[in-house]
Formats: sequence, structure tokens, C-alpha cells
Amino acid sequence: MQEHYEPHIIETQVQSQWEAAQSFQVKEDPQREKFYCLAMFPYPSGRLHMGHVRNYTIADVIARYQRMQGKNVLQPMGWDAFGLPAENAAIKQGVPPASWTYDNINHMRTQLKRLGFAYDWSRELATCRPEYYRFEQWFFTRLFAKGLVYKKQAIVNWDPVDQTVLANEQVIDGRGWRSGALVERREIAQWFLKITDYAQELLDDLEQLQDWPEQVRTMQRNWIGRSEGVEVHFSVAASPTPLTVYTTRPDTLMGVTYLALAPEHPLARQAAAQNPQVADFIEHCRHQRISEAEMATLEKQGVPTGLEAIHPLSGERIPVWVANFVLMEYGTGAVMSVPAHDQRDFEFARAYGLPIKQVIAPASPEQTIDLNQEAFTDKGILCDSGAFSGMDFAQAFAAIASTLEQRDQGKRCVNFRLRDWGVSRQRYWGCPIPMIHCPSCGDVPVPEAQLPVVLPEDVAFDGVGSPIKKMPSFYQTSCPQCQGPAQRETDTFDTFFESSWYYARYACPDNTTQMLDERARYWLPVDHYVGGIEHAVLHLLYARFFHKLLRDEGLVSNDEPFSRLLTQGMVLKDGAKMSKSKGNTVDPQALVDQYGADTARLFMMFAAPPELSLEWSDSGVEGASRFLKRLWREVYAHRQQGPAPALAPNSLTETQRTLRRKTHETLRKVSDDLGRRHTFNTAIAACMELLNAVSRFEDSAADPQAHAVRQEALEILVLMLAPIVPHITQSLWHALGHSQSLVDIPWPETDQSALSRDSITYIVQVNGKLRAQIEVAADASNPDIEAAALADENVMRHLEGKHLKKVIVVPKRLVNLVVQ
Ligand code: HQ5
Ligand code: ZN
Repeated sequence: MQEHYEPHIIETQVQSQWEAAQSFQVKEDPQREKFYCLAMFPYPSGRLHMGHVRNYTIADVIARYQRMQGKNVLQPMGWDAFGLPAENAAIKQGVPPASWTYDNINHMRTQLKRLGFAYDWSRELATCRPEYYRFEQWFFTRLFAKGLVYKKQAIVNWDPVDQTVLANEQVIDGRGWRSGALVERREIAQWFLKITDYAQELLDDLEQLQDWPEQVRTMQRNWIGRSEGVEVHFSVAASPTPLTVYTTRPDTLMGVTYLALAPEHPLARQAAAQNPQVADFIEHCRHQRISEAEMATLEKQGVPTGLEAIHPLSGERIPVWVANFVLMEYGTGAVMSVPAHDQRDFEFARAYGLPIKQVIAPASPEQTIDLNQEAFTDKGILCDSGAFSGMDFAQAFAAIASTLEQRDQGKRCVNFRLRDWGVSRQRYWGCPIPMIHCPSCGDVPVPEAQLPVVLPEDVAFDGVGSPIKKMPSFYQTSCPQCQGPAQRETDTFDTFFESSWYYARYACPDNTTQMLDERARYWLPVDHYVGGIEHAVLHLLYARFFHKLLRDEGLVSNDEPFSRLLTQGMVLKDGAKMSKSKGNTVDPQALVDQYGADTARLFMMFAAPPELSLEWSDSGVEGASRFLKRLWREVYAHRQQGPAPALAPNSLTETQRTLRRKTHETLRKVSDDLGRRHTFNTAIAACMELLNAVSRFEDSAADPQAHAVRQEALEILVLMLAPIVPHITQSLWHALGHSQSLVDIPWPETDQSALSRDSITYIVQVNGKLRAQIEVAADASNPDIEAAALADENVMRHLEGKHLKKVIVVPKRLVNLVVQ
């Protein structure tokens, strides 16, 4: 053993031992309990960020701990390789997206290996490889055959100068990020997956996910947004078809004073043909790309169409407006407006002088409302609503819905806020959508035998449109049905398509003929998934949806992909998120170069519990490094005294027994912290305390049992720290006299007999209130315990002037004194 801790030397050595022994390659073994641990795979953006290091360290600690529990642990790694960053870099640096991506993968793989993560690298995958994406192309054609895929017109951001579609993040203050041109809304045909068919199941199955953070389940629940309401049909004088709106507040129907249409609504277009003011307004809205998120801050604008609708119950004529706050993508693209009972409708009505009609009064007479100031949005009692006046919300809902249904003017329905998933991207660096458009047969899927549709990687990329849209050798083809000339789809998939099933493909990445095989049924579901909260909704919802699609295709056998989820907090510096734009990043490479991987890992795990944000601190890193050096020194000094004899637990001195007790108490706590609570920071703190106790432990060289007790303490300490700092512990394990690799050693067992104390702590209560804690001998009799309780000073104070009625002794726990 070297006298000094030299992390770089030992880390390289240990890593090559793992590599030579293929320590982390795993096979299916039905005899053993499996554990599938997964961290969200990275975009190969260039170099690792400190956030990646944290994310991957957390997962690695869990994986290594579970392996020590004897489980067959799978922990794979791969690359979420398609997407916009590669295109942006290609424009900036003039390198093709493919080579930029592969270079980054190579660099980041080296970085991950340097950190010592226990990955089964034989399963590595990159989503930009045809070996991977061919199967999602095949799966898409299966979904098409089942009617779960359809094409419809949808709105995109259009840059009129670059003649290209922009992603939302490429639109800055309404202008194209490259050209600076005012971005327009444009409708183009795009492919959609019917996630709404699974909305109810996606909602219901959240109940199964008890080991997910409640926050994430709530976010998904809200995103799915199930509501019960009524569809109401308003007939419109100039239109043969009625105008349909959806409302969750049919009780307010008598308070409707106008209707509002989305600018893209067909009736709005019809009005625009007659009315130049409407046409101008619709044109104006084309330049406002409004996401739902922006809606709250949007200035509400509108114009009257001149059309009038007939109120289904009162028969009154009410005006129809076009308004920028109504989205065509949501509901029916038209809403009924009740200014007295909806704040947005209220503001709009005030701005445009539309009537405000109260139809709901507060249920409680104490509640005062002021409809000159704001809408009254609570549920209450109906007023001024004809036959419905006096009803509460539930009664009015039922009565109004039934009336509408009887008259064929509406119907009850369940609505979801969730929209179908638009998967088309007008981008180059993505998986080609495997469809062919034939002038006579329409949209035809690419036949299985012709898959994959390979994305050409060797292209000139200038950022003005996608190269494959300009490449006849790519898009010209023949129709699989009629053999006539036809055009390939040149759009590519949203990259969430690839990340929706990668976790399953790790089970069988080498299968060249099937998307998934029986190995997926062995490994799935993922037992522990670790990743950022930014994926709480989209990625995690799409993956859950995809899993159900895979199940319905017979490819997996359970309902949910991820049994347990841990969302780690951010890495901050000076209180702010580390980011390039803020210029406050710390490069993990520099950290590893200076201190080694173990210090980086230890710092990450010690500085905060995993769910909370972690504040970067140079002194924290120093502290982690010092601890490892001290651990090394302690083992070195210990081994200088030669090998330890066998431990004889029954012939120990008091001091020796105390250290043993500390060792096993620490082990019991750390097992719970790592295995159940996932509070790695408190586990490390306990290990630090144990090392302190070892340092303080007086062991006269003359007593061989002292040496044995310390040997045990150090061995257990090394084993407990192994998941967190796997390199130094592997070295120290050998130094402590073991030849077997540490990665094959099971988690140590707590020796209950070492825990038994000579004294027991009792709580003393007076009339149920805690008044003292006393130490009594483990073999003390009840009268002894009683006497000790009564002798306590604080207890005596509370007994003064009182009469002791009864003493209750709960063995090993408490004494309650009942007084009057
Ligand atoms: C973090 C940072 C950076 C990253 N490829 C997708 C992705 O987010 C994941 C797919 C499953 C959709 C965390 C982040 C995520 C993991 C990979 N991270 N802080 N890739 N500054 O490269 O915590 O939350 O951006 O879990 O690292 O991030 S990624
Ligand atoms: Zn055809």
C-alpha cells in the first residue's frame, strides 16, 4: 500500500480492472432478483455539465448499493443524439450535424468513464443510428395501421426570410433567431399520435406510481386536465352548422353575453371574407405566436364579426367576436363568454363595452362581491336564470345539461386538456418519418422490407431549410401500393419520440430483427429512474404513453415503464443555476483533473439531499478531498501494525465494545439512508463520524483484539462508502487484506449483538408529558427503573405537591407517572 492517497493513479488502475473483468456487464438471470437503475440519457451537447455529474452519480450510488444487496443490476448509458443543437452547431461551426454529434459522444463517453460509473457499456446506444431508429419507424407504421396515427393541419412558426419552420425556442421576441424577420403563423400538414385515446388510462395509472414524487404526479394530472362539462350548440344566423362550445360551468349559461372565436376558426374566416376589419385582425394575429403559457400575460384583443348567435335557452341574440386569446388547438376553437363569472371574459367585456350579466350569487350571505371590480368566479346559487334560479352548482349542472340534451342543443361530455402529440418536425437532424405520399393512393407507410429510411449524414448544411427537402435522391420514390412516382415525407420525428422507448431497448440493443424481445420482459420496468424535474411532464408522459403502446403491441408485459422516480435538484453557483449564459459554470473536467473522480462524487453526494438544489462550494470540495485523504491515512496506519487476528466479540474491553457498537449503529443507519431514504448526505455524515471514532480509538499495541475491532470498523466503513467513492474503497479493500474485487462483495450485515447496550435510555413522562430521559442498566428491575425516574430533578419538580397515583413502565422505552 502506498503511504499517500494518489487518486489519479488508483482511479486509472481500478477502472482498468473493472474493464478487464467486464464487471458491469450483466445477463438475464431468472434465479436472481433484477434491479434496473437508469439515469436520463444525455444530449451529446459537447462536454459534461456539473448537473450531469450529479444526476449520474446519484443513479450510480443507487445501482452499486443494490448490487451489494445481491441483486442482478442493470445500469446502461446511451445518447439522445438527434435534435436542434447539432444543427445550430453545424451552422456556427460549419461541421455536419452527424460528425459534430459523434465527436461529442466520444468525448463525453471518455468523461463518463473517467468518473467511474458502473455502466454496462456493451449496451450503449445512440438514437441517431439506423440500428436504433429503424424500429421506431417500424413501430410508427404499426400505429398507423391501428389508426393511432393521423395527419392534420397544424400551426407552426414560419420564418419568411429563411423560408423555414422555426422551433419555439428559435423565435426570439417574435422574430427569427437568424434572419430577424417577423415570424408568422402558418398551417402545414403534420403527423399526430393519438395520445388522447390513452388520456384516461394515463390519468388512472398515476395511482400506481406511489414511488414517484407527488409533485410530478400532480403536474401530470394537471397536464392531462380531465374535466366534466357540457358541449353547447349555438345556432348562428348566417351558418348552416351550429357553433359548438365546451364549458365546465353550464350553471352560468344564462350569463353568456358574447361568444369568442379563435382567429383560425372557420366561421372567423367566413366573416373575414365579408368584413375587412375582421380580415385585418386575423392577419395581425398571424404574427402572434401564442403558446398556452404566454396566454396569461397576453393583451386581450378582439373584433366583432357582425355575426349573431341564438342563445339556446333564452333565444336572445348574442354577438360573436374573434379574439386572440382563444386557441384553435384547444377545445372547439370557440368559447362562450360569461363576464360576470370569469375574470378573462370580464376584462375583455370591460375593454370592449360588452354587457356583464350576473347569474350566480354567493352561497353564503356574508360573502360580498363587486362586479364593478372583478368577476365572481366561485360556485354559488343561481339567480336571474328563469326556472334554474335558486339551484346550486350540481343541481344547475344536471338540470341545464338535461334540458340541452332533450332539445338536442348540447350534451354532457368529459374533456381533457391533453392534446394529441404532434410528432412532425421540419428539421434535418432527426429520424425520417417513414411515410410516402402518393398522388393517387394518398399517405402510404413505408413497407417493413424497405426500412429503415436512412437519414443521409453526409450533407451540406447551411441552416436554410432542411437538406433532405432539397435532395431528390432522398425524397423521390415510388408508391409501395401503385408503383407510381411518389414523394417521401421529409419531416423528421420530435426527439421525444426516440427518448420514449430507449429505456426498453437497452434490454436488447443487439437485436437486429425485433424492436424488443423477451429480455425486455425480464428487465422492465425500470426500478429506479433518476432525472431532472424539467421532464416531469413531456418526456415522462410520452414515455408512459409509449409504454402502453408497446404493451398493446405485445412487446412489454406491464403497464408502467418506471416504478420509482427520483428528480434531482439543480447545481447552483452563487445561488443561481449554473449556465453558460450566466457565465457561472464550473467544468467537471477541471474538478476531476484536480481532485479525482471520488472527490467529485463525494462532494456531489454530501453537499445536499438529492432532491434539493446543491450549492457549489470550493471549500466543500476541499473538505471531501480531505476526508478521503484521512480515510487513506487511517487505513495505512492501521496496516502498518500488520494483519488483524479474528475478532472475539465476547472478550472485549469496554472501549472496544463501544467502537464496535458505533460501527454497527452506523451500519444500521447508513443501510437505511442509502436503501430506503436515499439521503446520501446523512449517510456520509455518519461515515465521517465513524472515522472520527476510529481515529480517537485508543488501541494499545499489546491487545490484539483492539486491532481486530478497528479492522472491522475500517472494513465496514470501506464497504459503506463503496457505492459513493468506488475507486479509493476498492484500493483500501485490498490494502485491508482482501484479494477479491470490492464490486463482488455483498453489503455487510449489522451484528445485533454488537448493538446491545449496557444501559437503556428511558423517557420519563409526567401525565403523558415528556419531563426527562434517564439511563438505566439493561438488566434493571421495574422498581429500580421507577426509583431512577423519581430521582430525576426535573421530574421531582413536576411532582411537587402532587399525589402519585400510578407508575407505568413500558419495557425498554418509557416510564409514565400519573399524578393528581
Ligand atoms: C442536470 C444540467 C444538465 C443536465 N436527453 C434528455 C436530457 O435532458 C433526457 C431524455 C430522457 C428526454 C440532468 C437532466 C437530465 C440529465 C441529462 N442535467 N443539469 N438530456 N445542467 O443532457 O441536472 O436533468 O440535458 O436528467 O442530466 O440531461 S440532458
Ligand atoms: Zn400509389
